[in-house]
Amino acid sequence: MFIESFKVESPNVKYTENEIHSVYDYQTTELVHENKNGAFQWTVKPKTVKYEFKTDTHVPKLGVMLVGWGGNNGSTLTAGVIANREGISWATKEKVQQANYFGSLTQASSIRVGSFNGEEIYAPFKSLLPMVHPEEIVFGGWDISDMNLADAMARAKVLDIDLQKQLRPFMEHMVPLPGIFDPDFIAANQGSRANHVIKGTKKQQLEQVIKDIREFKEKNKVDKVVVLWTANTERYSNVVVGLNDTTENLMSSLEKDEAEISPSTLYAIACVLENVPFINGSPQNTFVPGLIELAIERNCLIGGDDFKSGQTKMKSVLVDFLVGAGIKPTSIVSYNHLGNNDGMNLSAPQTFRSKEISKSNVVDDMVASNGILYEPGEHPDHVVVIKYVPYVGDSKRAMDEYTSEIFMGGKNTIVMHNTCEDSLLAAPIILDLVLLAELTTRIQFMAETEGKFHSFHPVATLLSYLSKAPLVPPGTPVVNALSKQRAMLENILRACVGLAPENNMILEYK
Ligand code: NAI
Ligand code: DG6
Repeated sequence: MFIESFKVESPNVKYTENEIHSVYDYQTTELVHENKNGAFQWTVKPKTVKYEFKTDTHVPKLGVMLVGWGGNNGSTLTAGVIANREGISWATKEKVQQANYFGSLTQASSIRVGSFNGEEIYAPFKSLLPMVHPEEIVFGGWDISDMNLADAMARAKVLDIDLQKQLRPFMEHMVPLPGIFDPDFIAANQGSRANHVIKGTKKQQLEQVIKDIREFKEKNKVDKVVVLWTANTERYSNVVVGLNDTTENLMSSLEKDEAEISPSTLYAIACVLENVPFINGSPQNTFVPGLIELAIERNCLIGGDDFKSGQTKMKSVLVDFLVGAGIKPTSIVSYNHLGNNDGMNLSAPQTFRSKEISKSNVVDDMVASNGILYEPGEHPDHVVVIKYVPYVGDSKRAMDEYTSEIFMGGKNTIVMHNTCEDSLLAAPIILDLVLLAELTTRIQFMAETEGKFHSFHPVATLLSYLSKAPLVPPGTPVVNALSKQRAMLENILRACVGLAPENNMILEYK
C-alpha cells in the first residue's frame, strides 16, 4: 500500500514550528586487534552512540545555476521541470504522454515505513523531510554558447517535437550568461560553440561569476543558490606543489593568472567564496586539493564527481551482486558509443581520459570487500571504451561484458546492451543533486560526546548515490555499491525523523 505522507510520534522526536529534532541511537561496532603469539586476533564490540539531529523545516526559495545550461542535460532538465509545472502532455506515436519525474530518487522513488495488517506500507522518498519542490526552483546559469534554451532544446534533439513546440514559449526568453572558456581544457572540436565568453584574466573571470551569482539571487529573490557543473568534460588539471596543492597556493596562482587553473575550478572557487554549494557533474578533477581545503575552511558544500546515470550505475549494482553472491568477476569490458556534443567532446584523448578514470574505479570497494575471491591487490581486468558516432545522437548505446569465475572452475559471461537517451537519465539526477544538496545544508547534528551541533562535512558524501566517482573527505572510505549508497542516504534522512535504519529483518512475521 502507498501513503502520501506520515508523521513520526516518539518521545525521541519533536516537531516544532521551525525544526524537527530527533534523538537517535546509532548502532555501530568498534574493532580491536591484538597480536597473540604472532597472529592477529580481531575483536568486534557492538556499540551505541547517541546522536541528535535537527532539521530546519523552512524550505527556501531555491535558485539553481547550471554551468553548461544550454547543453543537452541543462536544456532537458529545464524543459522537463517546466513541462511538469505546466502539466503538459504530448502525443507520441504510442500514446498521450504526461510529464513526469521518472528517474528521480527524490521525486519518483519510495521508502518503506512499516507493515500494517500484513501489508507493507510505502511512502514517497520526498515525504521523509521537507524538500524544495522542483517546480519552485528558479533556473539560470552560464554557457559559452549564446543559444537560448528553446533553441538549445531543439539542438539537443532529445525531447519529442510535439513537446518541444509546447515548451518553446516558456524557454525562448531564457538565455545563459556568458561562460568562462579555456580551449586548453576541452576538446578543440568545441571551439565553434564558444561565442559567448567572459573576457579577462582568471581573477576577473572569477569576479564576474561572483557578480553573476549575486545578481541572479537579487533579481530572482531567491533565498539560496546551488551551482552545478553540467558543462563539457574537461581534461584533468595538473596537481602541482606550489600551484594548487593548498588554498594559499591556489589563490596566489589565481593572482598570477596561472594557465593551469581550469574553468570548472574557477566557478567552484567563486561558489565557495560566496558560500554557495557547488556540485561537479563531470569527471575532471575540479576539486584540486587547494579547493577542497578552501571548502573545508569555509564549510561550503562541494559534491561530485560525474553523474552516475547508466552503464556505471548498472555496474555498481551488478558487481555488488556478483561479489556479494560469492562469484568472482575477472573481466569487465564496457563499450559505449553516442553522438551528442558530449560524445564529440569526449573523442579527444585528454577529455576521454577524465571519463575513463571516473568510469574505471567504480568496482574497487566491492572487490576489496571479498578476500575469499580476491588476493590482496588483485583486481578484475576492466576496460572502458567510448566512441563518437554522430548518427545515434543523444541515444547512447552501452554494451558490457562481465566474465566471472564460478563454482569449480566454471566461467560465467553476462552480456548487456542498453540503449537510452543519455540526457533523460542525467536530468533527474541533476534535480536530485541540487535538492539533496540544499536539504543537507539545513541539517545539523552532533554525537553525545561533541556537545555542539554542526553541519555535515562540507565534502558531501551523502550525494554518492548520484556520483560515478564520489568525492569524499580525506581519509574517508569511498562507497560505490549502489544499494549501500542509497541505504546511507535514506537511513540518515530516517534518523532525522527518529526512524530506525531500514534493516529488512521483518521480524514481526518470523
Ligand atoms: P553538452 O555538450 O550537450 O553540454 C555541455 C554544455 O556546456 C554545452 O552547451 C557547452 O557549450 C557548455 N560549456 C562548455 N564549457 C563551458 C564552460 N566552461 N562554461 C559554461 N558552459 C560551458 O553535454 P551534456 O550531454 O549536457 O553533458 C554535460 C556533462 O555531463 C558532460 O561533461 C558529460 O560528460 C556529463 N555527464 C553526462 C551524463 C549523461 O548521462 N548525460 C552522465 C554523466 C556525466
Ligand atoms: C559516454 O560514456 C558519455 C558519458 O558522458 C556517459 O554517458 C556518462 O558519463 C554516463 O555514464 P554511465 O557510465 O553512468 O552511463
